[in-house]
Amino acid sequence: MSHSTDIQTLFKTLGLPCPPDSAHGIEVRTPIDGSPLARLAVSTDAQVGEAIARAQTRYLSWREVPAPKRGDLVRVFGEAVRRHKEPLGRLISLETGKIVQEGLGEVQEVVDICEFAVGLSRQLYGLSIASERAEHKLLETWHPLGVVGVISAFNFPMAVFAWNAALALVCGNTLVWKPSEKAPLSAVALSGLLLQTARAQGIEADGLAELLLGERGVGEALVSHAAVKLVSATGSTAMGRAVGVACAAQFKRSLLELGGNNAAIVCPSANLELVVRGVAFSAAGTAGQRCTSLRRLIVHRSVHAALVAALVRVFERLPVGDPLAVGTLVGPLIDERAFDAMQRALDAARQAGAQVHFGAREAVGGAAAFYVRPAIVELANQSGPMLQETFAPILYVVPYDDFDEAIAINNAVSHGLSSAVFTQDLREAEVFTSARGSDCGIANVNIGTSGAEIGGAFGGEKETGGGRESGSDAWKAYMRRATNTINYGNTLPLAQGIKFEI
Ligand code: UN1
Repeated sequence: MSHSTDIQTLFKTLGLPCPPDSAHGIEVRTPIDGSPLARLAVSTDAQVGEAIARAQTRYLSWREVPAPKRGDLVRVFGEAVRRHKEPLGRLISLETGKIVQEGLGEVQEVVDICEFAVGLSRQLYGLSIASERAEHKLLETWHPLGVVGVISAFNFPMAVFAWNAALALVCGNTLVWKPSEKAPLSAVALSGLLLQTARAQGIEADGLAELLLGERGVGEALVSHAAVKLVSATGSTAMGRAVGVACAAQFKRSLLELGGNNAAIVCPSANLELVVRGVAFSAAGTAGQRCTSLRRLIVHRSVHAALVAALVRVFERLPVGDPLAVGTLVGPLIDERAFDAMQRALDAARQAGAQVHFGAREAVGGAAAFYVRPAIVELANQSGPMLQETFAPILYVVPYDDFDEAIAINNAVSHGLSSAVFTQDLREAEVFTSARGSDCGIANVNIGTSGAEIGGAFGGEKETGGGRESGSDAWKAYMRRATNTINYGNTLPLAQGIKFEI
């Protein structure tokens, strides 16, 4: 069966119409072998305006629905996603080249955030605060924002939307989603399932979660529209900078979750077997195409040689190949540009005198597919391409002598998403997670940098953008806060003791 036929079967299994082919649309190809999957119509300027207008109109009634009832929609949606876990996971694999296990894992992340949001729909709590005045109280109340724009990247074509949508919807917002032009089919399927769920519950689906397809121009139209009150954008730092600046100029909120140049420190006491497993998943998993992928390994000189040798042995044998085949651990890169960027980084490292293990193209999938063996690059110190995020499986390894120096190396890059320390030493673990430790949004102990659970707030500092999505109190980004002072007496005392007698 061709991959495009597979797509048609998948949409049928999901009970959704297969998106019609459009002669001049975006061509979607599978990175598995480069063959075409579909050609999808691009949203016109007029369609962008209409979609946002529908979302704005829908918001006016959606905000009146009690939050736990809004949670009901998210609950039933999550159940539908769970029921369709297999076809949805396969769709992700076909479109992004993720191995089956990781495609399924991403769908599970959608289910998990839906469950989280359902519980949250009975919370959305504010504080009650002591007033300085007699017979007064201070309260904090939380209200929806309005239309939330979501811009998502190719590498998590379902989970990132779900983090935003599950929270935004229970908070009383409506959505307009512009997915990556490299993974629009996953978006068509997931948003289709959401709207199908709404209709089956008798909920008006129009405007609840609108989908816009296209390239940069469509995203720009979304960001600049006055009715969009928050733009949540996941992707490159360059994209985030453009979105952040455009939002700031309009005093519009933005929630940015951008790149990462994530590191792990390996201390002398670390359990090296555990390190090798953690590093292999974080650095080679998803072919290095997670924003949380491990890109830098900072290893104590006393264990450096042994660890590099062990990693080389593992990387040499990593099964690279068809992501749909059982046993494959490393699928293809998304496209030729990603492959070229990887090769450029490896060339630069070689020129800087690095020892490069692997990283070449593997003869799988034909001329239009880009499979590589994940690379290990030994450097004497952190320099050159190691300071940049290359969205590909390259693991730079540098030695360190002193723990404070290792933390300084961890923090000396422009991104601040994820980080980890491998140690059995309590002091090192505590210092790493303290104020003078890692400067990242995620700081782990004895696990890799990727694969965060949805229960925590997800995001990072510096050029990662500062936004937090997913768990903890990330929901607050999707609401506005009002402070209410309530006088239940018959006098009017002024705060700060001010006298104003008339
Ligand atoms: C991303 O790559 O944009 O922590 C998100 C992780 C996943 C999410 C990654 N839960 O690796």
